[in-house]
Amino acid sequence: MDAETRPSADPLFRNDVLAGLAAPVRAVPARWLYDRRGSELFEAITGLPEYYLTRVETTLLEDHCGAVARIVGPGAAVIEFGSGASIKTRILLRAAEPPLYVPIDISGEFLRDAATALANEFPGLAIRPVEADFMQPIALPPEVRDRRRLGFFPGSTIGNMVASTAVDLLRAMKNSLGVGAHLLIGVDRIKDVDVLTRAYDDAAGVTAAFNLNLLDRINRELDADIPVDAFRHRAVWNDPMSRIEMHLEAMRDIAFTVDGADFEMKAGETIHTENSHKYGPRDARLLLRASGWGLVKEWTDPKDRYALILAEA
Ligand code: AVJ
Repeated sequence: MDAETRPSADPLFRNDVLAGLAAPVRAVPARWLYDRRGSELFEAITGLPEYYLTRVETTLLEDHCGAVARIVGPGAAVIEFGSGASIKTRILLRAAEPPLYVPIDISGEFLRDAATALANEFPGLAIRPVEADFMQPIALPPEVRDRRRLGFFPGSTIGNMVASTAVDLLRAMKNSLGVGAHLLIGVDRIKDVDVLTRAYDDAAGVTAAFNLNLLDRINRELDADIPVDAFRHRAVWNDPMSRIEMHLEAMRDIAFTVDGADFEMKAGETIHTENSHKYGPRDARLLLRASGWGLVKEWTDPKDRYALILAEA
C-alpha cells in the first residue's frame, strides 16, 4: 500500500511488532490479533464445533447467573472487562437486572456498536462505556461509586496472560472495583490434549485465518511485505507451561521488511502469537487468592471442561 493511502499506524503496534520480530524468540502480543477482521474471525471461532469454551460457558451462565445475582444482591453495577460483542453479557443482564452496566474495551468502535444494541434491548439500563485497555488502571464512572459492584470477566481471557501478569490484572481489578465487590470470571480447564489442540486448530481453518490475519494486518498497517502464503498456523500444547500456544511457522526460508527493518526466518522457525493457559481445579483459585480475592462459589459443567468462579474482594 502507498504511504499516502495507508491508515496511520498505531505506534504501539509498530513497536511491538518490530521488537517482537527482532527478539531471539519471535513473538507478537496477542492483543494485536483483534483488529476488526480479527474480532470478526474470533466471533466465528466461538461458533465452531471444536471450540467448546463458548458453548460450555454460556450454559454455565444460563444455569447460574440467577444464583450470582442473589449472592451479589440487588442494585449492583455490572462492570465488564473486555466486553466485545458478547451474548454472554445479555445472559447476566437478564438474570441480574442491574441498573447500570459499564463495558470496558480497547476497541471504541466495537464498544459503541455494542452499547447501542444493548440500549435498545434493555431500555431501563444505564450504559456507561469506558474505552480503555483493562490492563491499565481504570477510572470507573462516578455513578458506580455508591453501588454494589460486580466485575465480569468471561471467556477465559485471563488465560492469555502468564501467571504474574494475571495476578497483576486481578489485583488491579480488585483495586478499581473496591472492597466488597464481586468478580465473576470464566476459566478453561486442563483436559485431553487432542480436545484442546483441536479447539485451536479447527477443521474449517477459521483459527488459522484468525492467526494469519496478524500478518495481513502488519502488511496493511505497517510498511511491510511479509509473504503471508509462506506461513502456516500451528497450535501446540506446552505441557510444562500448561498452555496452548499459537504460532505462525515459516514453511520456507524467507526475508521481508517491516517499516524499513529487514528480517529473515528459516523454514520451521515461528512467530509466537498467543498463549491460552489452562487451569487445574486449584490453579485459578490460587491466582485469585494471590491477588487478594476470596472464593465465594465455583460452578463447573459435568465433564469439568470449564469453570465459572465467583470471588469477593
Ligand atoms: C479470547 C483469549 C479466550 O484463548 O481461547 C481462540 C482466543 N485464540 N482461538 C482463547 C482464541 C484462538 C481465546 N480468548
